[in-house]
Amino acid sequence: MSGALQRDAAEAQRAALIADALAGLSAPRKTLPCKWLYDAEGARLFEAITRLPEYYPTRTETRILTEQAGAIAEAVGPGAAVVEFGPGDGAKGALLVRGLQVPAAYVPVDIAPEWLEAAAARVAEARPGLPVLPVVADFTQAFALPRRLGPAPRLGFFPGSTIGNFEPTEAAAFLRRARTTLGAGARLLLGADLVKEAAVLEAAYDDAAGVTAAFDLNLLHRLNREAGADFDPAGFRHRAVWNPALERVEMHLVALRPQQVRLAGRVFRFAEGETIHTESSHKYRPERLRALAAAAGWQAERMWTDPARLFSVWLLHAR
Ligand code: AVJ
Repeated sequence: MSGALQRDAAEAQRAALIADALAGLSAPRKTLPCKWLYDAEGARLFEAITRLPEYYPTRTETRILTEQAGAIAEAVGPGAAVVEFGPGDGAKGALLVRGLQVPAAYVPVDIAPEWLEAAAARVAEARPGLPVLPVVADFTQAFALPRRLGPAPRLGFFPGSTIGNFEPTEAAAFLRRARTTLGAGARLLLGADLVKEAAVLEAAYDDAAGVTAAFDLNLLHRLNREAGADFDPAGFRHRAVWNPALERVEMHLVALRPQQVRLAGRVFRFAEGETIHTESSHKYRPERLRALAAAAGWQAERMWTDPARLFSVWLLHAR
């Protein structure tokens, strides 16, 4: 991208952050969209989270994808065009295409062009000669696949239990849209974290080393940096709590004392103990995920899990 385009994109992003912050902090129960956790510092901290002893999802999913690579390749068949929604650093995409039988192409889809480059490079290295066709798009909205893919059978890839960040209705909408984007006969390889003991879940989102706390609190630093807010991050602490009714882990920033914060010319008051809800990570029971997929036009073809049944990887088929 040219310098001018990059500046425009950064300015649009800043305006969207401020709009979301004004809306979220004005709500009766204060909240901020979790996508804002991922600036450069947030991405670095999330990377560190994936290596924590308490945070089992990344290593467990990677283990499933590694151990089941042969079964996945066989179920998918040869010649698939892999479309990855939010490829991150491309590590899982590389793992997947390495195991597939003669994949036709790799299409990473993300709004952040700088992330796409890294993922594209990593996958190209894993499969020299594989056409890599990045698409800059917000995959929570409709987008078109590159024409150059031709008639190759589509394999969507949405790992990491990122689907858990969506509210259930949003998750259904995402699956329906992915079904439309990928087309009839497509498959979708989907990673979903499973419901388990509260203590295990809460530790995964509130680790002893405090990395997840730093990840959550970075949002306040970001609002200060990019939205001109005057949060005192030391006036808040991170809390992770399992919500058994909604089957999700919630991250909150808890005000340690009454305080006020200025943002974009407005003042927001916090009572002691009041929270900003910063993220939900929904966990699924297999039967619930199967039903959610079916309602969105996907038939569950296979489900792979680890021996402790911590995490699930699904192969869905568009009917
Ligand atoms: C990247 C959305 C899958 O919900 O487990 C990790 C983000 N937040 N620790 C998750 C996250 C706190 C992560 N996802």
